[in-house]
Amino acid sequence: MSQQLGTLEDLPEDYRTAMTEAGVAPLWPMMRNVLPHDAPNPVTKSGHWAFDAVRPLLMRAGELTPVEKAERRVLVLSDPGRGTGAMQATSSIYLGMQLLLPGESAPAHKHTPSAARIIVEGTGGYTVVDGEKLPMEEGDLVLTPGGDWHDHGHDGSDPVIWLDALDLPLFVYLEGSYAIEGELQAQRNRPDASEVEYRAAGLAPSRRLDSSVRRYPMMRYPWVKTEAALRQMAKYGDDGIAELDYINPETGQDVLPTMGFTAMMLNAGQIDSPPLRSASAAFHVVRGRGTSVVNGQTIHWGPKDTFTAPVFADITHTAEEESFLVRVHDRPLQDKLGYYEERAK
Ligand code: GTQ
Repeated sequence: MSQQLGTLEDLPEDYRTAMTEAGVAPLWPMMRNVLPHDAPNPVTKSGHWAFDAVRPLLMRAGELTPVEKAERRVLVLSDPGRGTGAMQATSSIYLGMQLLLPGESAPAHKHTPSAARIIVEGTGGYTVVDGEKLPMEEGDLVLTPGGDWHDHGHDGSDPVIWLDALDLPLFVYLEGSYAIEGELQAQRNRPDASEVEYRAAGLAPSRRLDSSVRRYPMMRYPWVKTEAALRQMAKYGDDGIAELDYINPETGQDVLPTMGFTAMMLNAGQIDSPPLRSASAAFHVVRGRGTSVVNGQTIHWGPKDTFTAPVFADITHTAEEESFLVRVHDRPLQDKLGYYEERAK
């Protein structure tokens, strides 16, 4: 069945020259580059960014580069498979570690890619998204949907650090990535929707037929609630590991169009060996310590570390202590394109 395809060298020199001049090329020597047999052949390699290694570099950026000179003071986590300076951590996911010092603010802008932040360190930071002030506490997930104005501020007294996840690589690939700058936003004088409208899971405001609902009604997912829900699930759930998907409370769908977020809890000694998934993923350790083997590569992770797995990776996590991770993945995109897949291993 699997025919050996012809190569470029099989073809006469004059024909190859003529094709080049005409701006065409034969498919068959290149066919397997773009359509490999049975499974994709990812460029992405698993990466591991220890927070202890990244933090001092980020703090130094705080001394070297004022926020006014950076717009966003971020160190980008580059996929080892693509090398130094790669603006992506996996095929579709960009990751960056952002620092805001006390009293600083990062100016308002909006852009076509969507972003989400997982807060890593510090209190007093906040993001304003379309006028809603979203406080940032460690472990919180804060959304910045594509096209929404956002600026970051800091009322606290110590550095604030968070992990940015954006679907930027997709927008760059589509030649659809750009930003518009604006003025710092006026903030609505009320707590964010997670406190006001969506305080409890399973409850949403009752509405008249003709009332409109915001496309992204809740943009902050406080970690305290996520952790409490995971603990309850771990206590009373089945033997599997406790996992919760972040969802839009009005639709039950993924929180953003292309990126999904899943909170995971592993008890001390617990092993998680998921099926091979067609989605790529980044794991951020909110708390805990453990070892993950990704395609044969062993990663020893600790609190606030981040590591990645390419598509169809063979992954086994082993927690050495009670651990909480947030998995960022591109399953929502793959669901929409109709090819998300899981394979037993
Ligand atoms: O905070 O808006 O890491 O626009 C990269 C691009 C963060 C942000 C990043 C951005 C932002």
